[in-house]
Amino acid sequence: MTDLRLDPFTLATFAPADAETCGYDRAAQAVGIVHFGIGAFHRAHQAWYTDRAMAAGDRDWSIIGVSLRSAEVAHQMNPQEGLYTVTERSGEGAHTRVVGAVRQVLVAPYEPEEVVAALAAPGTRIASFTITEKGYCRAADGSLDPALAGEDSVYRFLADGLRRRRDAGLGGLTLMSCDNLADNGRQLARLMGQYLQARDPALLPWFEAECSCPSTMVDRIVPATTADDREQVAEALDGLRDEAAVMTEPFSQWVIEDRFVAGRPRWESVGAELVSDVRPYETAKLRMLNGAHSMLAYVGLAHGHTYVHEAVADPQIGKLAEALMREEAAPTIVAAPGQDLGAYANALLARFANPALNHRLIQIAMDGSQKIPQRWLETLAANQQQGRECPAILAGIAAWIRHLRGANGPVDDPLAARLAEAAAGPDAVDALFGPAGVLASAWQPDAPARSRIAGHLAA
Ligand code: CS2
Repeated sequence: MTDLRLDPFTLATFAPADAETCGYDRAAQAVGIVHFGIGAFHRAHQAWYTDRAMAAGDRDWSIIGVSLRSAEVAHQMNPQEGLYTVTERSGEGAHTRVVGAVRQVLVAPYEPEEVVAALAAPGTRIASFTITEKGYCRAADGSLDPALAGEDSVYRFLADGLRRRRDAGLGGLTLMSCDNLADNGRQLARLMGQYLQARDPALLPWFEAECSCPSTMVDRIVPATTADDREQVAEALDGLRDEAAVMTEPFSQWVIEDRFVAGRPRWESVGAELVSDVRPYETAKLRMLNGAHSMLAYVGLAHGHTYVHEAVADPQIGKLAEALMREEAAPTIVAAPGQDLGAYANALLARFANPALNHRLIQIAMDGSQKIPQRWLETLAANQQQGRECPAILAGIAAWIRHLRGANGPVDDPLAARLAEAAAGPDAVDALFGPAGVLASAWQPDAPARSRIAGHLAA
């Protein structure tokens, strides 16, 4: 094994002649997108779509990635001049592509001026986001939490960048959220508006007139990359090491509301769906895929499993996943024309069973407080209105309470301390989900729900 790193020179010189690469002249492409949160998901999804759109002839959509906190991805990607690989894995084998769409990674806390300058550059047309649910700095009622949305938040960089564009007489940007939030575009527009209202009200009308915030549904399962994965990629590249490698499944889906103020890549030429209303797809994805995922995570961990494919192969847990999707989530969704929720559930079960992905349950278990509202509570509330029970989600809730009580080790969640306190008390259900609970919502835990949860916890 050599220590040679993947970069444009080593790729051209040492990689296998048949390595799949982007093919376009990377250096000739201008930057069109500034992306916040350049983690594994973005690299396996939006950047991969953008790379293939440029390979198909689209031009000048290179991406500047921004990390809001850690310098880890910058250390992985900048020495490689932004090059990295995406490996698709299934029971049938693996397929690796070298992706060229990312130009550079900036680390916001160390290079704030460069981040603002990138947003304010005349060629920049889109700012996009995979900053995870907690990156939006929402209070429990969904409004912007001013204590969280400070100088290190995404809003501050956006406000500075947009102000500079306005002052320079440039047009606005499309702000495209690619996170797993219900109505992610509308939420971003509202939260950005609240930030400006408090910090720079004079910029607010310009933002509203010049920028757009389309909603998107993003879907691809991307487990965290391991040292073993990197070794396998090096083997596929005749010894070249890729510190930024990402592993994923062959499946991917991207549904985008077509509201861009300054153009966009021709993502539809490489499989994305541009629609006028994303909601039916987004709701199905959040309630079925992500809802089942979170249940599999907490219930699977409680049963001693490590990976999603193991949990879903456990007959009892597999049945719960199916019931959650088909009997609890699907009846609450108004499908778009042509959207087949039964077929969607079948496809999800097959994806969860992928034995080559090794998707860790503990990765999904993190940040439950940020995920559970749109994954479970909306489904519970909609079923409650119709007088239906949700035994599979309630099994998930019981297992989450167990998780919050420390059953799976330290809890990784921005609200960890409050959640631990709520879950430890005698009436955890009320402290978590009651009218004054940490996750109070439209769902009211009634007597049958409480007794199901208590039954699971006693077992
Ligand atoms: C997962 C998602 O970690 C999680 O919470 O449910 O990251 C999931 O893998 C993706 O949304 C799939 O598109």
